[in-house]
Amino acid sequence: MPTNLTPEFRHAEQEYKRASTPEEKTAALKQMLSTIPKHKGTEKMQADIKRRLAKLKDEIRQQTKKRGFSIHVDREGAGQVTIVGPPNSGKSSLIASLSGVELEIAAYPFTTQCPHPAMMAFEDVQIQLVDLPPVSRLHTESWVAGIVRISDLVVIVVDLGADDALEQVEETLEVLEASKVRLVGGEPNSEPWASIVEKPALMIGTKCDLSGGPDNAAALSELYGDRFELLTVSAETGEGLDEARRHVFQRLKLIRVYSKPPHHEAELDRPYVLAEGSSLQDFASLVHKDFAEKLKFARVWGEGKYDGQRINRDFVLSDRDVVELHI
Ligand SMILES: Nc1nc2c(ncn2[C@@H]2O[C@H](COP(=O)(O)OP(=O)(O)OP(=O)(O)O)[C@@H](O)[C@H]2O)c(=O)[nH]1
Ligand SMILES: [Mg+2]
Repeated sequence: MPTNLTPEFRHAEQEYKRASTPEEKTAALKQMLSTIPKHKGTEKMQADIKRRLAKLKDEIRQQTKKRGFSIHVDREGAGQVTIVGPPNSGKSSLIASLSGVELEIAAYPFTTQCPHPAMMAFEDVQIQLVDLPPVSRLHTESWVAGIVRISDLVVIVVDLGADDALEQVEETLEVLEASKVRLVGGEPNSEPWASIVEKPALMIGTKCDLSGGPDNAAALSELYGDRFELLTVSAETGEGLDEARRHVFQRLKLIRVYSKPPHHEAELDRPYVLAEGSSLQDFASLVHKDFAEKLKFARVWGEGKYDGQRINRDFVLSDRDVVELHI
């Protein structure tokens, strides 16, 4: 393995490992190819990247042929969360209550037929929720799993008013798994060559205002409480919605970092959103590439630090830190 690989290349390689669709993988590989140092020592790697690109091109062509068309939701905000569940379970109602966006809601199944994005605010962060048609053994749109697969987080919606709520959850998980998407409550396995993609998920039991609600919530907790984080809400009464917003944000594993120009107040109305575990260097790159390159040092304010503590590029930031960059 050549040792003189650039940070840009390493970054692209990380993106590649994270990518789950052929399209995302292609974009990352192209980035790897354009940032790899071009010399004899990397020739084998270059050839390997080109070979993978050719294979992916084939894969994309095959998929498009099979689907006939592709459906895609443009990403917006700090994270993309897909909402899945059986027909009529209350998915659209839940998204409408969390986001304030009007969606098609009806007392009959298979109401939602296209993906509908809706922005949900959690404190000062905007998170994109995606309403989807139902997941069911009877019929599931072929493109649903594809959208779930590239989202950052999945919410499994369970109708607490339904007699067969538990069977419905099992069905949702099985149908998605048959499409090579496995929902997990813990840390997903991000092995890039795995045939099944694991996605982080949490479970929301909705319609808790209905008479069977408490019993079903208890049964659900007994059966799935060890496997998934479980919340109980009602789109009708608003119960549990604030908690749900907070848990969705927390499960996305994001942090907010605020920039403070030297001799000025911190810009507290405009967080930069980064993945948990991000360093000062990651933050500086997000603010401006000049900062990333020329950064001399920085100061941080936040929980567990001395006010204005001096930090280095590899310092790991936390949610709500305020950072002053010096170049
Ligand atoms: N009592 C009560 N009824 C609800 C609640 N949420 C949704 N409903 C009702 O449940 C029915 C289905 O709601 P939708 O939001 O359309 O469900 P969906 O899961 O999006 O349905 P599909 O798009 O067909 O899969 C509607 O009659 C809603 O009014 C709730 O929290 N409490
Ligand atoms: Mg719907």
